[in-house]
Order: sequence, then C-alpha cells, then structure tokens
Amino acid sequence: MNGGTQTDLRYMAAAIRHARMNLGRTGTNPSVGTLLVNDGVIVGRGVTAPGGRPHAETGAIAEAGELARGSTAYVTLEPCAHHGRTPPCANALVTAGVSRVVIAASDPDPRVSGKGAKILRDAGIEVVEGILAQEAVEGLSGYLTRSLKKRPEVILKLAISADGMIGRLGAGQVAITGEIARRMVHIMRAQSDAIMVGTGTVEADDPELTCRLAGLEKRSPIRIILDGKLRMSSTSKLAATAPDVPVWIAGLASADAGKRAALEAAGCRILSCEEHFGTVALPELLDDLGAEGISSLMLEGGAETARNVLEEGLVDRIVLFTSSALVGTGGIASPLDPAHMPDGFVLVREETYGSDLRRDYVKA
Ligand code: AOF
Ligand code: ZN
Repeated sequence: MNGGTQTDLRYMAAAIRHARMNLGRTGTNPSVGTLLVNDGVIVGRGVTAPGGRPHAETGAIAEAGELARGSTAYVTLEPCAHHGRTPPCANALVTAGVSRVVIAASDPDPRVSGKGAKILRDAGIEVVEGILAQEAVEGLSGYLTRSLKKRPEVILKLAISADGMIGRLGAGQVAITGEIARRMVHIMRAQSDAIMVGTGTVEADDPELTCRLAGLEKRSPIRIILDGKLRMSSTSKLAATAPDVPVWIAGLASADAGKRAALEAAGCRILSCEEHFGTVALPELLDDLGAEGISSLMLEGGAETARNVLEEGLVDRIVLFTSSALVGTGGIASPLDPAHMPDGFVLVREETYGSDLRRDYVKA
C-alpha cells in the first residue's frame, strides 16, 4: 500500500462492507463496491447489480449526480476498461469528473488488468492502488479463484462437537452448534453460488440445503449432490424442492438409467461426470462447475466427502465451528480439528456466535 490515508482506509472498509451486499448474486462477475466521497460526505454508493450488470460505479455515479464532480471514488476492484452493455467504468469516472480514485484489489481479467488505472491516470486523475487489498480479496475470492484456477473457490464448512464429532451414525441431523451459528451458516449459503454434499448426507439427513432466513429465501444456492451411482431418492426433500431451487446431481454415465429418469422427472439436473476409481472425479467436476459459471462452492457434508476433497487439495477455505455439545457413542469423527489442520492452512479469522466458536483457515 502507498499513498493511502487513515480516511482512505475508513472509506475503503465501508466500500468493502457495501460490496458484500450482493455476494453470491452477481454470477460470474465479482460483487464490487463503490463509494463516492465529496468533502467528507458519502454522495454516492454502488454495488454490482444482481446478474453482474450494471457495475458498481454506475450506481454510485447516478446517485451522486453533480456531486460526483471533484469527489474521491473508493472502488474495491480496479474499474473496468472494456465495453459491455455500458461503457467502461474507468471512462464513466472520468466523465463524471471524479478527481481521485482509490482502488483496493487489482483485476486479473486481461480486458481490465492495469488498463482501468491507466485510463484514469491519463485523464489526470490521482490513482491510489492496493488500499485494503487483502480485505477486499475476501469478498472477491470466488471471482478471483474462478478467474485464475478456472474452478470455483471451495469453502469447507464443518461443525464439530467438543468430543470431535460431526454427527452420530443413524441419527439423522444432530444439533451441534446453536441457533446463531446456524443463522451464520445460512448467510454463508446465501453468499455462495452453490452448495455441495455427498449422497450419504442426503440419505442420512434428508436435508434441504436452502437459505431459510427471513427475507433471504430467494438467495438459496444451487444444490449439488455428489452421487455417482444416482442413489438419491426422487422423493427426498431435495428432489421435492428441485423445481424451486435447482438440484444438480453429479453422477456417472454408468448409473442406472431408470434412477436417472426418475430424478430428471422430479426436476433434478444430472451432470455426467468423469469417473475416478468408480467415483466422480472431483477436479474435473470442479472444472465443469467453473465452466458453468459457479464461482463459490460451499461444501457442507459429510466426513467422507470432506476428506476426499481435502485429499485432492481442492479446498481453499475451511470454516470450522466448534461447540461445547457432546455427541458421545456412535459419533462420526471429524476429519480435522483446530489441533489437526491439513498442511498449509493458516488461521485468518476467529469469532464467537453465542457459545460456538468460528475459525476460518485459508490455504497460505
Ligand atoms: C467494474 N465494476 O462492479 C464489476 C466489474 O461481463 P461484463 O462486461 O460485466 O464484465 C465482467 C468483468 O467486469 C469482470 O471480469 C471484471 O473484470 C469486471 N467487473 N468491474 O468496473 C464492477 N463487477
Ligand atoms: Zn465496469
């Protein structure tokens, strides 16, 4: 970082918070935040619209009107330099008469990278880059992962009891964390493009995997089931709700044609996956999901799926909730705990939700 003031940090932090509003709703586009500040007053706010357009800058400039002239723009990602349905945002900032632009993260998109900042500088605008870049990247990580690795960012969420368990055999869904943590998980679902579980979890728990927070019901992610043999019941809650919230089943071509037809009739979409020793090949599946426009994928269960995805080195972030509850006999052991984290993961965040603790680890 260079050239940023304390005031810049404060406004950029606010722009990053604003950007979170549309996380999980902007398709293959990142959810970017923009604030226009004139004489110490926020005169315009913008966030990338659902679906990805219009871009954040457009909304902020429209809200500010004439007050954009002479203002400082805080943008969480370098303003774009390419023509889409609207002219480039860098040019829009120039036309609006903005006098200074503070940028958090740079954009790997070759149509933009470095070019947005150049348009601004060539127009005589002062540009400061890299302000709170690390913090902005948290909200842009799905977009950045898909841009750079051509697959979604994979977030493994696990809730473990005080005795290191994630559930109990044959007991269906077992409450491990409390209500506040449960709500946080539903917010995480709302902010993800897709959620994935193994077919064992569907059989054991009959989950819905939707976001059921008041007002956010429409923000449920696409539900993906790892189910090579298409074991999933066409009368499960997932299949029953497939016409409302998409269900994609990652299956193998060798699976039973009758089961395939029943699941398709229920409204599920079957993805034909590559096979790896009789199961779905995970790296190839993730490549396909990236190509389908999925930027963020939350992984919610169970132990075997978590272990497989970890072993393939495909997890980018681990969100670990730990509770004081005990599961006891018949418990299903967690593949990891704070004292036994997979190599290369570093703790980046620690928060409490009621009596539960949340720790986030990312691949260094
Ligand atoms: C901005 N502001 O709010 C966002 C940007 O498909 P398009 O034309 O919308 O372009 C997508 C690219 O635009 C995306 O890859 C990224 O480089 C940029 N996203 N840029 O100036 C925004 N969301
Ligand atoms: Zn733009």
